Formats: sequence, C-alpha cells, structure tokens
Amino acid sequence: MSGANTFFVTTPIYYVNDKPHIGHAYTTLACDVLARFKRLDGFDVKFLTGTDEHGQKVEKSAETAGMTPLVLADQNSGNFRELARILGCTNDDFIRTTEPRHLAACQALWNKLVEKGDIYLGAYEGWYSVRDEAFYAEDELIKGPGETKLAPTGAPVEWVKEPSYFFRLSAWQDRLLKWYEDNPDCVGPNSRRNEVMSFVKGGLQDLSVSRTSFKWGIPVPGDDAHIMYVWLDALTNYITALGYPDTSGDFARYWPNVIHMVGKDIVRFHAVYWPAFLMAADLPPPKRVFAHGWWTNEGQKISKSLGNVIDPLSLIETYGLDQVRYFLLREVPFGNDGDFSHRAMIGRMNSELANDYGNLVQRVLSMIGKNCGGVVPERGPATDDDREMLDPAYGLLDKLRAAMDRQLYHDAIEAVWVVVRAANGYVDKQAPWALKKTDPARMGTVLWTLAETIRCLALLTQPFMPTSSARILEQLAVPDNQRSFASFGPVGALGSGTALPSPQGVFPRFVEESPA
Ligand code: ME8
Repeated sequence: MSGANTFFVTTPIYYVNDKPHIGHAYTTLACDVLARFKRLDGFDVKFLTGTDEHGQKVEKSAETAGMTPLVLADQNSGNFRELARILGCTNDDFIRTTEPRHLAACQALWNKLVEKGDIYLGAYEGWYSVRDEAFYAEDELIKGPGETKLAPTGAPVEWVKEPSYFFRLSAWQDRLLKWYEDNPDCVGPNSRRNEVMSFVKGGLQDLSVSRTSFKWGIPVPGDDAHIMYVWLDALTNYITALGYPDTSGDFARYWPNVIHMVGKDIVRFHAVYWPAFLMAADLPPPKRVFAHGWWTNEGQKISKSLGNVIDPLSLIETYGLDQVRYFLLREVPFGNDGDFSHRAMIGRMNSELANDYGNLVQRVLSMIGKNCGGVVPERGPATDDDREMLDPAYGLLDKLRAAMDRQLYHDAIEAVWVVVRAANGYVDKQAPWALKKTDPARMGTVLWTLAETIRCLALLTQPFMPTSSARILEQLAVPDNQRSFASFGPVGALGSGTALPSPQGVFPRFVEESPA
C-alpha cells in the first residue's frame, strides 16, 4: 500500500430521518479543521462526509411523513449537504448510500465475506432497537416504565424473529484484541479504547447482518428476500468513496491514513464491527477511530421531544460562522462531553476573540497605520524581550502538529492563546506609542515583531477560523501563495516596506440587546 503524506478524514454519515443539529455540525467541523490543518501542512487530503439513507428507521420516518424513503432521503440529504456548505466545510466528496457506486461496493464486500466463509445463513431471535438500528442482548437492556425494557441508550426495543445471515464476529475476538494491543493509537481517546477492549474481552456473539421484515436497503447478492443490515451498508461508505472494490487508485492512496471521527454513541460499530469486517475481507482495519463526547443544551440532553434541539444555522446567524467554529472546538476538551450555553458562547466570543485576539490585531495594525506610514516597519536588532516574544510564536507550529495528530483541538487553541496573551503583554510593556518620539527605530522593531507574531498566529488559526484569519493575513499583505505552513516561521517573515491596507476590525463584540 502507498499513502505517504496522505490523510483521509471521515465524518459519520448521518441518518436522513432527522434534520441536522449542533451535534452533527460539531463532528463535521472537527473533521474540517483537521482537513484544513493537514492541507496547509502539505498533506494530500481527502475529507468525506455524507448521509446514511437506508434501514428501518428511515423507512418508518418516511411512512410517518407520508412519502417514499427516497423522497425523504433526497430532502434531508440536501439539508446535510447544505449544512456542510454553510459551515464552510472543505469536504472533497459527499456520499449517499443510495448511490449506485455504494450498492456496488456493498455487494462486493458481502461477496468477499461469503467467499471467506465469514457469513452464514441462520435465524435471528432477539431484541432490536429501530432508533439505534442495533441488536441488544437481554443482559444489556435496562428497565423502562412499567414492565417495559429499553436499550442501554434509553431507546425502545422490539422482539424480532426472522431468517438472517450472520457475520462470524465471535471468530474475530482474539484478532481484534491483538489489533488494539499492537496499535495503541487505533482508538482514541484512551478511555474509549479501554471501553472497547473490555467489551471485546467480554466475548463476542455472531452478528446478524441481514433483515427480511422490511425492504428499504441493499439487497443481499443472490438472495433478494434479505437486505443488508444498515450498519454493514453504512460503514462500507468509507471505502466506497475510495473506489472499492478497486483497491488500487484512491484506496491505495488514502486508506492507509484514515481517521474516522465519530461520536461516542457509535464507537462500537466503528472500533469492533468495522475492523472485523475489514480484516475478514483481507483489508487493513482503519488507522484510527476517534470518538468525541456529547453536547447537551443548557444542561439538558438534546432531543426532539424536549424541543431543545440547537439549530447550527441560527447560531451562525446570531454569532457568526468563525465564532461558532471557534467556540465548539475551544469550549470542551475534545473527547469530553460539553454543555452549550449562550452565556459561554458570548463569553468566549467577547473575551478571547474580541478582547484578546481582535484587540491585539487592531492595536498593532492601527499603530503601524498611524506611526509607520502604513508600511511594515524596519526590523532593527532584536532584544531579549523581542526574542522572548517571537521564539514561542515560531515554536507554535510543532506544538500544534503534535496536538492535532491526537485531536487535541483545545490544546492547540490554548497554545495559540498563550502567545496571543504574551503579545498583548509585550505591547503593554514595550509601549510603542511612547517610543514614537524617543526612539522611532525601536518602535519600528517592536511593531515589526508584533506584526510578525500576528502573521504566525493568523496562519495557525486558519483551520479554525478561515474567514477571519484570511482577513488578518490580507491586512498584513500576505499573498495567497504564502499562507500555507511552508511559509510559517522565519522563512516567510514579513518584509519591511510592504504597504498595508487600512486596518479594519475582525472580531466584533457581541452586544446583547437590552430588554425594551
Ligand atoms: O449514527 N453531541 O447517524 P446519526 C455530539 N447513521 N455529537 C452528536 C450529538 C450530540 N448531542 N448528536 C449527534 C448515525 N452527534 C449513523 C452513522 S456511520 C457509518 C453511520 C453526532 O445521524 C455524532 O458524531 O445518528 C454522532 O456519532 C453522530 O452525530 C450520529 O449521527
């Protein structure tokens, strides 16, 4: 397999029975930030998202809405595609599981699993949750109201009895455990890896991989009475998009460096079933699966029945796109659960974006405008203070690479903010406005050091806040072809004498309307 210097990042494909909400936006944004970071860092990146359109849940929702599943899928798939666009996402592909390319990939994978002896015909009798599209063992269920039983997720379950094909998952227990042990980074964060390993150590049952009691899915090759279990169908999307069953081309290029970004609700499907299917089909398991945490709304679980679903589009309208992108990845250590609150959103927007970063850029650029004739000043000899300012700024790229490779977005942002705060401290200490009369050359050096620090900061904030960072880079007259990380550090240092456009504020404060 090739794959040197490539990077493949995927979101879960979202069910089309629902409208996109903040949780979907979160995963997709996290992938976009990673994809942008890697592209800026010179990687050959592929970023995939899309929609999961088959299965009983979608079929039922369509029935309730009085439409065919495909009409429902067309509508809602369009909403997810639009969400990615509005979020400013740079996905290279948008896959729908109702596409012909996906049917071909699923059937090829199925045939391969049959050929390898990992699929056999039997009958399933047990619990199924349509909401989770998952089978549950009796001992996993929890008590519901009255005599009812519920899935461990709280979803209703029903007793299902039907002929079914099975995947020999039980035979993969040891090979899965060996995979987790040999590849400590294959599931992140560590707490999830431990959880997955203990689930697998607890013993695996063969998995029902076809259904006969409804029709909305991909037919099992050679047995039209069965459709494929929606998770086998859905997981295959990741390789459909790379051209499977052709394993040369994009598959060879990107598969070795894949990261599947998922919510913690679906880690078992990605870190147990999926690698087992792949290994059974003689394909390498994913390089990494990262499961992030769960958002609540002002302390409450987000759910349609509570009527507290947060619409990402209205958040963007209220606060601005870059502000929302920043907040979601800054507020919560990635991997932990988080709570959305307007207060926290406004707090970060005003204190970190407007006061810290925005104010730094604004004061430095307007001083250059006023005191240096609007051109990048001359850089005189550096003092210890100047070096103490610039060296940590130049050191940021390596810090961010390390953080982003472990999906520690909040650490990456915090590292940038350490330098933002240091730069504000340096402005106060050097007081360049006072140097104008006493030592204009020194003033020039101080302002150059600050402008160069801001250039480094803005290069690094591009993946998180692409529009605002571009505006800062424009104000520093950094040309488009010098905005990748290849220009980070001394190699791309600002040249003295470059004329700068007149400065404009980049991060507005959020002013709450006072009640009338
Ligand atoms: O599970 N907080 O699709 P889905 C954080 N089709 N993330 C959240 C969230 C929340 N409150 N709610 C949803 C499916 N998410 C399958 C996936 S993949 C082969 C098939 C995000 O529409 C999170 O990424 O239910 C979660 O895993 C995903 O949406 C579930 O989306």
